[in-house]
Amino acid sequence: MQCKWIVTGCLTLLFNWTSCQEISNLTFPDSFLFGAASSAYQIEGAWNESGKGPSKWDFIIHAVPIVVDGSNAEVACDSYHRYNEDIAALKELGVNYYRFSIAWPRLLPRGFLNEINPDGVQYYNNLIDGLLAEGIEPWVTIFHADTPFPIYYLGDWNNANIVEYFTDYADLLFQLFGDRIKTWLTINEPLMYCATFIKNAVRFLGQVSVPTGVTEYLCGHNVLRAHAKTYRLYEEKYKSSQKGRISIVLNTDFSMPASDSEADVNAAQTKRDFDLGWFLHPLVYGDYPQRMIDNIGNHSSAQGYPFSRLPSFTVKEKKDIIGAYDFIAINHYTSELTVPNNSSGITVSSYDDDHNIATFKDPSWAGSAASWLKVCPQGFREMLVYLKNHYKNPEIVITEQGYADEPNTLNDMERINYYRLYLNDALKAIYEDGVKLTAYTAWSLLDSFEWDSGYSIRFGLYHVDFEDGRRTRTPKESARFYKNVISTRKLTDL
Ligand code: GBH
Repeated sequence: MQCKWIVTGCLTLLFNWTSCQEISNLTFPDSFLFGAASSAYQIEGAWNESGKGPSKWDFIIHAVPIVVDGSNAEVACDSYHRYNEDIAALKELGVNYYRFSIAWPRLLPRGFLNEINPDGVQYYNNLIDGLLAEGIEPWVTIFHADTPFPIYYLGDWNNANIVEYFTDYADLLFQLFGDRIKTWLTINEPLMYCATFIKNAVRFLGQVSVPTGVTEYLCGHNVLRAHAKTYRLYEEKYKSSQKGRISIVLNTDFSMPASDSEADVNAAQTKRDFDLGWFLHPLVYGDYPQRMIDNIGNHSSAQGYPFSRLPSFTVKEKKDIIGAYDFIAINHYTSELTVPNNSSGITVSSYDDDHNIATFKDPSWAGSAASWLKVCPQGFREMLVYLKNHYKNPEIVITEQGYADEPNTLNDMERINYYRLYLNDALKAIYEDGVKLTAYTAWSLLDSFEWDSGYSIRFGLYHVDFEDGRRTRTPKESARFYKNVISTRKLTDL
């Protein structure tokens, strides 16, 4: 694979960065923005304080032993009480913006507008005003995985009514904070909680109890409808006065064919359509990718379903969805190689059986503390070029990218290596491929609660001491590296 020589080339010189021949001397454009990201559930803590209602995650982690290290997010980084320390860290980094999420159940403890929590409003006002006072632009993710428990109880994203519930909540955010927020991200990574995370439910309840193959597409369908409705609401009611921009955050590993064979190339295309095209194709072209429509339709009928498990949009919905983005927002961490998975047929209905593609990582790609995250910067560049060529050369913003290592690694040279290689490919995409990449967000500002991995793997530019009641934040070497990239706009000066 093409990645191989770049990664191994740099890794053999692991602690001798300046000799790594491949690093570009180019500078990021003047208008290019750098940021760092977090999400409410992963950092805030104060899970049942000051009027906050429980979220789906509060419920799940207290009910099922899903978190590998037995931890929880009751306190996490305690950012609810220590957000000023987060702002100080961001200021020290010199980032242009901070991407954080608002906890829906902190603002609306029951999920609906009938009860608004004044302490929640105060908290986000303090955070936003504190950022602005330091010249850091607040970027808000409206939803990052923490559904209010009552709405989870009603079926979460499987319930079509969530389109109204979500739009009501988003409308409130525009009213409360829209005077100061110029970049809105509606929903983070629907692929993750519509399709990937369902594997956890299957692990605890078994395949027969979980309606796989149905829930994924219902969830995705309602996400797209909720996003489009919110986009149109903002456009009609707020855009002319508030002058912000909106998108949805999509995550994708970049799927690359394992060989040049037609079958492997075709497999990569199918996987791209399922992972990314699922959400992006409707936004750009008004409907699901044809491969999804065909595969899911054919499997559904062979399985005896009286309908396709992939729902269809009404004419009005298509009209709302097409073009409902001001830029494309992508979380990208790693890549994968694809081959057809001929062993799996249509006996089980599930997302994985519908695409029927097997994926693996090239053994030459350097690893990380997360089994799913291997270093392949070339895949990042190829993904950017793919987005440019297949989705009408959009403005692209990377809303998350980062590297996982072991807890308490302050001298995090592998993270620096990762960022250096990936940012290097970002430069090549901008200058050599003409990709309109305008902003880059490091995940994450802080070590934080990593969902089912708890605190066992870390993504932070800042170390957080979870043993210490004060949750002391300490910059890692990678924080110094990123600060240097931001101030010099180059990768070569260390
Ligand atoms: C991001 O998703 C999340 O937005 C963020 O909250 C999180 O902290 C960050 O990842 C780091 O984990 O366990 O083999 O089933 C990135 C995309 C999709 C990557 C799900 C991990 C699970 C792979 N994620 N995937 S597996």
